[in-house]
Amino acid sequence: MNKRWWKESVVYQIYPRSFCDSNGDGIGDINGITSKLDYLKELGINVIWLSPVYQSPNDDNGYDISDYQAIMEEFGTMEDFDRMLAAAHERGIKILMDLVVNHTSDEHKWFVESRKSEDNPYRDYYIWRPAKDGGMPNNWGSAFSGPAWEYDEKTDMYYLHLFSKKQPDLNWDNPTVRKEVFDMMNWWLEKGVDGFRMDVISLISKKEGLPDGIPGINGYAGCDETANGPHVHEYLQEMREKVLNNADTMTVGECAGVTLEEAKKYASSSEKELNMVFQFEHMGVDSDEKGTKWCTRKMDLRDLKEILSKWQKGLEDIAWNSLYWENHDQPRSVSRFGNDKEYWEVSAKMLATCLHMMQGTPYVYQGEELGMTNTVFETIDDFRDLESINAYHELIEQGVFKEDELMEALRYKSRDNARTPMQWDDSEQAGFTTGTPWIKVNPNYKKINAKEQLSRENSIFHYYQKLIRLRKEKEIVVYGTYDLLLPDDRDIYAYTRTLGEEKLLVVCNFSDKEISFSLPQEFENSHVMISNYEMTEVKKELILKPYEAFVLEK
Ligand code: TEU
Ligand code: CA
Repeated sequence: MNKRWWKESVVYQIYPRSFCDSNGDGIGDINGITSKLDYLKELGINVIWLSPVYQSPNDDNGYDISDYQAIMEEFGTMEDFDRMLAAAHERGIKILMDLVVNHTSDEHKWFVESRKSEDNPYRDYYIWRPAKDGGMPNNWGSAFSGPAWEYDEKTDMYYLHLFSKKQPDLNWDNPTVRKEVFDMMNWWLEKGVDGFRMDVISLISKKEGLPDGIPGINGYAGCDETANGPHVHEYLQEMREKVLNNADTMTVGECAGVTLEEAKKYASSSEKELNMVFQFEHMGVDSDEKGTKWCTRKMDLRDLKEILSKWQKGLEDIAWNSLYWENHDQPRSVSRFGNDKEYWEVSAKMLATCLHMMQGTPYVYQGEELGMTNTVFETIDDFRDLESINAYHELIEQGVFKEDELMEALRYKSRDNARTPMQWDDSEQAGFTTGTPWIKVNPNYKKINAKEQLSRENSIFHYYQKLIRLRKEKEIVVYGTYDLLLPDDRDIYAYTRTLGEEKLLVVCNFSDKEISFSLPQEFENSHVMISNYEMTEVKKELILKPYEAFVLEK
């Protein structure tokens, strides 16, 4: 079974800006995180993925780094970081740093030098090209609207930025760049961190000649065009040899555009590259026919079952899955895939059951364990995320969307839905800050907050706590084989897990309807391992309640 600690872990993602503010400036910080480690210990997680805390001008909230070995002033000091790391380790909690090395900030000293002249020693740290036929070097677009090229007058050339123009792409084909990155990673490992989440790592190797891609609705080719480039596996194998094998590390690659076949290489059990990847197929399950995320279409459950089962069976025994519904880039899953109104609590528990009983390492995004929901955006001024703000301006100006249509989609899918402050209690600003938060607190904080749920046995928090405990206690939850049942059912997601003679049945009703369900004969004498309603007896013929979920153990 190729047992590994990172296969048996449950990871909690912290977006520091919105987690806990310890000094009243309205911005979450490292000392705030340290003050909440006991809460995370109680939840039962054993790894934290820490979104970037490095020095940054915050064009993309820290995913634009100007110094990889210094802490962002707003978040605190390196001493604060060292204290947090030690305090986490004292509690048996490991820390994964967010490694953002597809690009730096344009304020990083490397880029400041690189743009000075064509013969500057740092010139080839980045991707510079002359105009082509009087225009951009190719038709690639930025993930944050507009072209992926910015003209720089000083040397009359363009530089590539797959994200904002303040995030110039590093030239990974330059061995000096790779050495700089590997040295920095080793510096963090020597400080004692336990691994890395690797930002858009599938994009670091660009296709030879930077050829045009297929234009999207905004007229530019998407950054997925550059995914899984010619040398990406070579560079990651070099990283494995020169860095990752220097400690008992855990690694997860965020792989926009990754296919199952590519994932078998990135996350292979041969452990030559990474331990696992974040794939994005299920995050596109409710995209519109234009292929954009800016829509409010509800998914067809059969599509979700097909995608997740493909990944469960596709990586079985040859690689390892990560399991997630949400993160700092996605809307809140209970609003997107569950029901954040009448069936809020049971549907949050149902989603948790469906995900945490699969094979792979589960990721809990801050607030997901409380069932935090999408928030309320009155006007475009309520948004903070450049992806949403840029999309608003570009897509309306281009006439692709009408203003009210796009605002409805932004309210539903904006990344800012995940970035509202963590709701700790029902006091002013949900206990996140004593000041004015950098982004509004969700108005439902008096109902949805950690203090209330810690005091209530059947809360979503305690349900997650039980799921996490089951993963620790039952080897079948980690290593059991997954098999889908009822593939064509539009409302029920049912699957089994098998390990030797042991077997689990997981049943999730993704609808607000009551649905009859016949228990497979082999589970007629089983017992309830966990359920989101008070399920007392196991009968052959059941009526599933709205968003009912349960796990039976044979
Ligand atoms: O995200 C890359 C990425 O794939 C996202 O931009 C995603 O495509 C989009 O947000 C979905 O709507 C990583 C980080 O997670 C994100 O926060 C950064 O903005 C981005 O890279 C650039 O570093
Ligand atoms: Ca603060």
